[in-house]
Amino acid sequence: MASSGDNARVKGMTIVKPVIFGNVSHYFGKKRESDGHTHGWTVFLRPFKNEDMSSYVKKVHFKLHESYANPLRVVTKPPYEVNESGWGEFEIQIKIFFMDQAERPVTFYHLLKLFQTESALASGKKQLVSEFYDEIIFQDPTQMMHQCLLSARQLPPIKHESDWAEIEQRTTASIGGARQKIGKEISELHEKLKVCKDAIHQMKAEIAKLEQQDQESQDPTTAPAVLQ
Ligand code: SLL
Repeated sequence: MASSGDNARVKGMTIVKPVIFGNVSHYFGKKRESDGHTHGWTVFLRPFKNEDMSSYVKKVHFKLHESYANPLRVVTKPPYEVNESGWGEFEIQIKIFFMDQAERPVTFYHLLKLFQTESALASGKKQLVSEFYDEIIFQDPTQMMHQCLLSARQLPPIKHESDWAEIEQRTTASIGGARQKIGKEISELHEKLKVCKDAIHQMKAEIAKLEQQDQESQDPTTAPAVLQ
């Protein structure tokens, strides 16, 4: 019987694993006679900093469109990817299972991209790349998971298709811009709210004054005598 200590968590520990997921695709140049497929593609999950993820990843499920035979593709060792061909774009579910089953699986959704934009086609790009950066965050991992996470072997760096440093800079700038815009909108709304509150305050004072005048006019001790 397992002792209760087996599942103990390392409290206060946070381990972040940056990953890249996405797909590459290339056009065959024409529709394939045999099956109508037009593109070859690969969907993948990779570590951002190249390491052997198999020390902490048990398996990865890639769930394809039902039009594929055996849409659920299970990959138990790196590279975590599926090579296929097809004619259409669809959403792929990438579900990552961890070595310790006490850690819940993490799911990413990737829209398989096959078709180049006009501008990419015009610039003569052969291969399309659609990939995204994300992070798997382990908060208070179990002791076993902690061991697995720390024992991931470092591999030689990979050459990334995307310029992530430039994307980070662009994303940070756009978040900064959005923050500034929202900050401005919030202070404008605060200003409007203040004007409205002042108006309400003023109206309330006026109502109180009118009510008092009304009361005074009905009070025989203060009301001016009405001549008969
Ligand atoms: C679309 N909603 O209509 C999407 C579905 C499905 C793509 C795309 C099947 C390949 C095969 C294939 O490419 N399915 O197994 O023959 O665009």
